[in-house]
Amino acid sequence: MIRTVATTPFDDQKPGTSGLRKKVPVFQQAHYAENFIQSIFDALSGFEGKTLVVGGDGRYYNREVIQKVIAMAAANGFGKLMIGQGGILSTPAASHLIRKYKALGGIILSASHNPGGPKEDFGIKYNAENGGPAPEKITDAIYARSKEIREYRIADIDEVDIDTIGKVEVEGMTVEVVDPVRDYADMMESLFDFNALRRLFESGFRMRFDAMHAVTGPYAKEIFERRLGAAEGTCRNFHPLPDFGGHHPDPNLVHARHLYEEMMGPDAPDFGAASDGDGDRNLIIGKGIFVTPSDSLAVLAANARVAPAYTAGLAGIARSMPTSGAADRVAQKLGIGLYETPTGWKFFGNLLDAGMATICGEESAGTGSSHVREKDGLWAVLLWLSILAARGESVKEIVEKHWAEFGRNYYSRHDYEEVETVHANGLIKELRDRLPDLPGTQVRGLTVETADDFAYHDPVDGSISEHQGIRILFEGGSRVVFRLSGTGTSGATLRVYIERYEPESARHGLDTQQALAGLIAAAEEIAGIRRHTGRGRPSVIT
Ligand code: G16
Repeated sequence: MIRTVATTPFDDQKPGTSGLRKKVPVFQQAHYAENFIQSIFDALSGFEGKTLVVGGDGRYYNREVIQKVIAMAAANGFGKLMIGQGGILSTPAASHLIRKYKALGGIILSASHNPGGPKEDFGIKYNAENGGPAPEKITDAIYARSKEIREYRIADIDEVDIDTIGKVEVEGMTVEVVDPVRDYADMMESLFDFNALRRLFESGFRMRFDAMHAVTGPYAKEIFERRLGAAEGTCRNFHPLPDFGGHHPDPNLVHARHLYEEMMGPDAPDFGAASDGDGDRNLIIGKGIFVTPSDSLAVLAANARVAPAYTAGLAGIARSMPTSGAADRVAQKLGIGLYETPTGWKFFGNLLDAGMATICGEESAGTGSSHVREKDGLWAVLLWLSILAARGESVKEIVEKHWAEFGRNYYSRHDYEEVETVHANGLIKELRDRLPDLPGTQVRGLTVETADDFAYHDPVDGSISEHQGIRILFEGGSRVVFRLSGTGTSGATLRVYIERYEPESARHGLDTQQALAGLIAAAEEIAGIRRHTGRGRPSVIT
């Protein structure tokens, strides 16, 4: 039986950088998830009889919300749901399923790298038919709808078994539970030379992959250990857990510290990598060297032709504005376009769809290509492995040669987490108000060349996205960028991105924080971080 339930709007359902992310107890409020799901459906048109892909990273509350999606999709008239077994689908795997099976779109349940559990984070995101995160015109429509919603439609049905592969009918809608891994692993096999990678592992190459008790475990086991013959034990923490074992599934130097320490140790494997809650981010560490996401993007783009999928070359490279300019130099050398977008993978979708960019990346540990419309952690690992196999050199050699050829972009991000929103907004407002006066001023011996609030003009659909981060560029090419995160769930997170270009090889061996010390001090002086937030130092440095 189908019911129409009366409801009242919530005023906080504005999707952020990547969907709606809130604490689990917020989502557990009566009607909260239902309102948002109905708002998504109301913002779409022509979905009657169409297919929707559904899955998540397995975090706490995943299964409950999947049951709600099933009951509401049936009541709203969808034709079919394709659900990952156990409710599991990595974000790139969901993107692939949407594209491969020509679904109308997908609902992805994840809060990415944020912790999971009864008091931790949850998220709901809508992806469109190109497999990518809904563009702003759709997320704006969802938000607008959520502010005026008065009812939602739901079917009164028993819980649907999402653990058994196969098809069932629910209120006239087909629910197909699929293997979450197979299609994705097959696609990876079509992009990369698995024979070459098998030979790499046969030669004694050792790798450590940390799935951080999150969604990539089953994918990594299948791809690295079963299909590529990497030694058993290559994958660690590979059982997805609803609370990620109590950790943050965030592949950075803080939350994947153990991997970093192993890779810096005397008996380090040749290659170390990790992925996040929903499998779209990656961390790359070679024996004795951490590769920043910005450098990783540049190295992957410069060497992509070693993989069968990219032998014809790249159409272009896209990076988010705060990501370092390392990839720009690669694009220049290759003679291809370089596109600078706001933070958020959704901004790459148009460039990929239009064939203008092939590889995209962000400083926030995301890289991906035109094979899906999400960033893809395991794809990045496989491309790195392909480069290592083809060049027969270590990660360290490859990165240092890259710097020698292109110069090194020293780069770091300083995060001030859980700052009071009013203070964070005050800091940004003050900076914004001072923008016209900054050019020409001297700060700590540096001269401000230009300063602006980044606005993006999408070259494909002409849309304009404003207020995407305050950029301060100094003479000589260094810069600092300030913006507020759009993915946090409590208070505000201030991100400060610091970059300095160093062409001279003799100066490529500095410690990053030391190399950036002058700029870090200038950032403090310009923005008054301590004055506004009361914080003397960042909570996370990556
Ligand atoms: C999401 C987006 C990324 C973005 C990142 C950080 O990643 O998909 O494009 O770079 O958030 O955003 P912010 O700086 O606003 O917190 P994920 O992995 O969280 O889905």
